[in-house]
Amino acid sequence: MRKPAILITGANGEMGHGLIKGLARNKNIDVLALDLEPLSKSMKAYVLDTINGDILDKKLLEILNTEYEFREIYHLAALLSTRAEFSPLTAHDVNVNGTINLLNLAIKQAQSQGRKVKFFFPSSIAVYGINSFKEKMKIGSISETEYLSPITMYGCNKLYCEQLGTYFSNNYQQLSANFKPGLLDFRSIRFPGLISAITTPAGGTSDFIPEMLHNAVRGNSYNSFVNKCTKIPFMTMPDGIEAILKLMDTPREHLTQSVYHISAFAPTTGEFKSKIESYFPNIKIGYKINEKRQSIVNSWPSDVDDSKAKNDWNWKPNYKFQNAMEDYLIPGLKEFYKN
Ligand code: AKB
Repeated sequence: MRKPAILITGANGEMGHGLIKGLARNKNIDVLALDLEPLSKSMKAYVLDTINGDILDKKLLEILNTEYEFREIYHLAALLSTRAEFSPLTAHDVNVNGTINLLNLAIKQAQSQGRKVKFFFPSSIAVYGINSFKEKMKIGSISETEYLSPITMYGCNKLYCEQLGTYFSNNYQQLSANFKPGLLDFRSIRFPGLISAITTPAGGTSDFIPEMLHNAVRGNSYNSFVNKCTKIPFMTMPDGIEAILKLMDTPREHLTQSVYHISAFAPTTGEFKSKIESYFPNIKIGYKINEKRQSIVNSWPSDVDDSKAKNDWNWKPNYKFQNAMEDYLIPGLKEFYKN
């Protein structure tokens, strides 16, 4: 008998930890955690089992296919945008080939179970590519269908994988077998920059705000790698996790699309700096611009119009700029670094 479970890849990352706890709270089904690194000790109580392994290891995925019956797959493992620019081919391998391996596993599972398998894929505002800072500031919030010309490997990978997931979900008919469109239920959110009070950021281009905050709370000075006018949407990690759970729990017939973008607040870097300085007046925050990273962030929208998510699955962030700082980030980070 295969064990019923929910599979999470990239389980040991920033989003993985929050999602494991959220699923444990909301769902009556065991979680299997897959990651290259061993799962943190504090998380082990929340999962059925944890596997150290690679999403590129097809033999491992075949073993998982024979041992578990996955009702839902949350495929979080990825190389983020800055890291991907250093090693684009590795990024392509992990982000694209890894995703197709997981989609293939989901298809096999749906086929053998004869029922829908839900698949969650975190995408990103990196799928957008706006030509210039001037244009970005002129157009303001954009819809999901505009400016889909990413300028990074990560953005290309995410956009392509959204399309693969949608293809397997809506159009794929395996002519020789009993696979019908709809057996794979693919859903995706294009996330803005995420800020967590319990994990340190690594490898992203939106990390200038999380890094500024983490350094300020630890009493360190910080130089932002993008300038004070830089503006992209952000969200707290708890709202990101809530959004995933909410989208995945919405009946399919309420969804008018498979891929949604969402936002919570979008101050400029200068506005973030002033706010952080109001809590830590003695901390020195400056700017040391990295042109490459600046150009990446300039190509991302200043905000997104998330009315589709609001209408279709009642998306609404709990944290806007003021209460995100006051009630979650500042107290959460102080607690995190208190020893
Ligand atoms: C990154 O900076 O790569 C991510 C993202 C915006 O997807 N945080």
